[in-house]
Amino acid sequence: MDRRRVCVLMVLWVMAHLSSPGHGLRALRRTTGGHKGAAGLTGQDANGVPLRRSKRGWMWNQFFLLEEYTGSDMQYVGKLHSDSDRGDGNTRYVLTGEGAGSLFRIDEKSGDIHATKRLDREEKAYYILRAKAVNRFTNEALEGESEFIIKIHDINDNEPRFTKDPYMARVPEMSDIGTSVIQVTAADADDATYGNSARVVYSILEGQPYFSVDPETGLIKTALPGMDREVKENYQVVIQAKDMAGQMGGLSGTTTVSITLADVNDNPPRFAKTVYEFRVPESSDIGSAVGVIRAMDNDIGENAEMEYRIIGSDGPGMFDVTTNRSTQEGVILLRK
Ligand SMILES: [Ca+2]
Ligand SMILES: [Ca+2]
Ligand SMILES: [Ca+2]
Ligand SMILES: [Ca+2]
Repeated sequence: MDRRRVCVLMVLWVMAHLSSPGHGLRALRRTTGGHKGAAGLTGQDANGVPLRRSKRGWMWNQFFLLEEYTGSDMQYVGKLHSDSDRGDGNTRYVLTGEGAGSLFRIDEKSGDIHATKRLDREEKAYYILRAKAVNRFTNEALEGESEFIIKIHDINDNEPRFTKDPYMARVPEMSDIGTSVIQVTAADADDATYGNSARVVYSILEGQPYFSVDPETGLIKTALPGMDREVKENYQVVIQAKDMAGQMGGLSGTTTVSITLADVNDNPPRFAKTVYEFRVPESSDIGSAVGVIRAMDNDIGENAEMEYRIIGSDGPGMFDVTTNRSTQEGVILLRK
């Protein structure tokens, strides 16, 4: 990401936070009455006279830092300041806690904090640190130690990823329009609680007009009536998941869904010929095979398993028919 884009993002981010109460970019004064933020700054007493703080305190609350900053200079985080610091150089600010001295460096005179490295929100979203202010010469505490948080602000730097690729699914042939086939899911590592960086919308790139996908849920359904397995059995459907709620500039990922139409018994068996002719020598033994017949069936599996029966004969009881299970042929046998 280039510098200009970072600057633009920073500006947007500042605007977003300035417009949301309680999340000011500037640190808020910690008040003595246990209140935080704007409410603590604008209190009034029973007579409507504005309350004034008389006690000293820290001048910060929470810091925000944009992740994945790639500038050559160190990124400014914020400033610690104590009311007891009179600017005479007597105050020394001390930072401890997560990343203190390594990721986060403080100018012990000014209280300015900088980040020394590029930070990844998806690796760690916030850091808990502690600050204190001491007299540089006597080491006497000027301000009690207090905890504060550096929150890493999200940018959209992760594309949605499907939990599987490919997916395999089956749906009966000839299903009604809107029959559920399978639900696909893509996860986005960005912050789901802020903005649209992790807001995923599904769309179908390949597989129309046979199938459709619900943009919100990722549920794939049939979209065409009368899909016939005997005509086409397998479909490759490509689904896209796009963040930023599907808007321009969002990041995307795809997956393939291999859909097979499951067989329904919708084809009757058909004989290749309407008349078969067999000759039987007079000397044939009873039980010997006279001939073989074969009916074809466009279905598969048990829907194509045959059972032959004699339903009419001008020589009643002369012949019998059995089914060869492995070849699905009918074997005509001499009975008398
Ligand atoms: Ca990141
Ligand atoms: Ca994202
Ligand atoms: Ca991110
Ligand atoms: Ca069928």
